[in-house]
Amino acid sequence: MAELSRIVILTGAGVSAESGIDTFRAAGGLWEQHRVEDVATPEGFARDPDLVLGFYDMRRAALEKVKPNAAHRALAHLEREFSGELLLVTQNVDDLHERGGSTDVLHMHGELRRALCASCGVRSEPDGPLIDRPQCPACEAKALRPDVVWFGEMPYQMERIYAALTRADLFVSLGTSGAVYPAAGFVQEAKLAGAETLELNLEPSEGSHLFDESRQGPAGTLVPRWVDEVLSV
Ligand code: BV8
Repeated sequence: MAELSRIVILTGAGVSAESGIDTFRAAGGLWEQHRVEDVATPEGFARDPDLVLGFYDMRRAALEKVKPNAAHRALAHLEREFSGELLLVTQNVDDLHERGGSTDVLHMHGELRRALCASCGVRSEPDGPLIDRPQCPACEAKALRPDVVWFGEMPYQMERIYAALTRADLFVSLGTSGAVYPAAGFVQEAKLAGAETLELNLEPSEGSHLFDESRQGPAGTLVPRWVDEVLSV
């Protein structure tokens, strides 16, 4: 592996799977229990706010019962030890990267732990279920929605992500099916910029053929091994 100075990592639900959080597309996964259109779109929220608020309240409550796994801890170790620039972008809305020790995590699809006020735009950390319609701490409107990017909504901090991809030496995709854009297109951006591209996933993703190298296996095993590889260069 050539001298590395700038790494961009993208994680998906597969890095939280061994912590016991359902992925989206595995049999019995999150989307199997619900139609995406009903729980992860602005239209679905407008149609049935209680269904959507209940869906996210349930997922937020489930965070109390899970813990980070070896993949999360390895990425935090990489953040502490890697001497170059590292950007960790996650599609996940859970807080396991942070609880595993990562301190700079870019949640491009938002976070379960945060709420967004549809009235004043202020973000807050609700301490109770949103289905109870708590007041916004800033404007007191009962207009809090999950601070999560739904289909048809613009993911967060895209400029920062693309700026990092155009400068990266290495782009690593961990635990994602490559089914959702714009995240699924990051590998092409990185390749255009001349970066090496690596995929670590339980099975080949939809975009596996786009990567210079693709390794299959559980994140809890592959990620610590890869981090050791990078830190030994
Ligand atoms: C946007 C937050 C534009 C909510 C999520 C047609 C073509 C191209 C694009 C589109 C199109 N039609 C519509 C679009 C756009 C759409 C899209 O891509 N649709 C797809 C379905 C085709 N995208 C959007 O709408 C995005 N916004 O485009 O905006 C725009 C422009 C201007 C102005 C305004 C708007 C927004 C998308 C974000 C949606 N929100 N999440 C929530 O969490 O509830 S998506 C959600 O699914 C995740 O966040 C993630 O991004 C996505 C994919 O999930 P994965 O993380 O990959 O999980 P998955 O289950 O799929 O896969 C898990 C993988 O892990 C598997 O491969 C498995 O093998 C592996 N695995 C399992 N166990 C392990 C493991 N790996 C390792 N170890 C293990 N143990």
